Amino acid sequence: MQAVQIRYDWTIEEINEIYNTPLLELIYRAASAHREYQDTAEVQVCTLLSIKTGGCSEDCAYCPQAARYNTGVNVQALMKKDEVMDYARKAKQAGSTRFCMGAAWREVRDNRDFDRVLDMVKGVNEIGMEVCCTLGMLTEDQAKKLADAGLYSYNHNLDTSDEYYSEIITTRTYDDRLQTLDNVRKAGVTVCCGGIIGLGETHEDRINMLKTLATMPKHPDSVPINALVRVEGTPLSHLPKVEMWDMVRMIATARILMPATMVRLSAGRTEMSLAEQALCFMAGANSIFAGDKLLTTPNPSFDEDNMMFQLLGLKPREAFKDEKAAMSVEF
Ligand code: SAM
Ligand code: DTB
Ligand code: SF4
Repeated sequence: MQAVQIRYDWTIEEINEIYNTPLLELIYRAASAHREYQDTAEVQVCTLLSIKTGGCSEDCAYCPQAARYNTGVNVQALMKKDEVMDYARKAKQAGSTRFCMGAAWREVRDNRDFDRVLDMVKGVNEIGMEVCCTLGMLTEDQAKKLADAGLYSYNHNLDTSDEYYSEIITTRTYDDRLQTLDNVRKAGVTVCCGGIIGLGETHEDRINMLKTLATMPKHPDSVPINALVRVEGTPLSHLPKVEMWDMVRMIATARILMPATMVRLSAGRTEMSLAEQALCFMAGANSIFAGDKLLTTPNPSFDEDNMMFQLLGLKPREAFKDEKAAMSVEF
């Protein structure tokens, strides 16, 4: 029997205790859980592409793509499939196994643009990459259409706690978010759901968000932990930089609560040294976004990350690994 069990009934008290464990002890515990459930030499390499940029009607206080903030992000209509495919091929060649397409939409609408996204999903799936999308709110029917087109994963973040949510976003509710996640799950698409730290939230808010994630009927398949990228023009641009110790604490706690999940060291890596990122991997992070741009903000280049992988002895995780493992059990 494994020493670390997968649990869905975590209490706030338990999570609070884990989160507040002295840091080195916390990292040790997380690293132990990591070893039990994951190949610690492997890191999943995902590449993001903003297929529709800016002009979003939502008021997410962190986001450079919200139309109402003056951030200098140029509005760009939905990209053409050929162009998207070029990016996807380049990402694959550079070692990425998951390709995530993001659109600055409040929600998906049943129109021609959605049909074009379905076609992109099909195309990227056909070149053997795990396809992920983040397009805002979805109905169950839309989630099914994406699944039929070959979508592997859907990213939809909770961002923060239920209690703090209305301080950050007023144009939708936490329940709207949870409903979309439910629709995604029902369609058989894997769930990528995490949050951002550095929005002015308390430690209690972080713990509450982790509780929501770790007590879902099934843990998200991946949990991105983002450090706020402070973009001038957004209401949160004046907030202090996220302390890397907070990032490590958050990653380690997520790893202990959800040992079988991919925990992604997401936005914020340009402000972290190699040593700081290494500590995050030690604490259980096993996925990154690679390529010199996230959606609209900078990210370390493929070359820089390849060097980091060499230095730390890490290797990229192959695509569809869980499916391949499941198939080999069947034979
Ligand atoms: N519009 C869709 C939505 O909100 O779900 C998809 C795109 S949205 C940009 C995807 C995620 O990016 C957000 O949920 C948020 O977690 C993250 N994000 C956006 N701006 C960020 C920032 N400045 N720093 C860190 N993460 C950010
Ligand atoms: C996630 O959790 N982080 C990514 C991805 N999912 C879509 C987005 C980060 C965006 C950072 C700000 C930007 O580049 O616009
Ligand atoms: Fe729009 Fe998504 Fe940005 Fe919110 S996070 S403003 S929904 S693009």
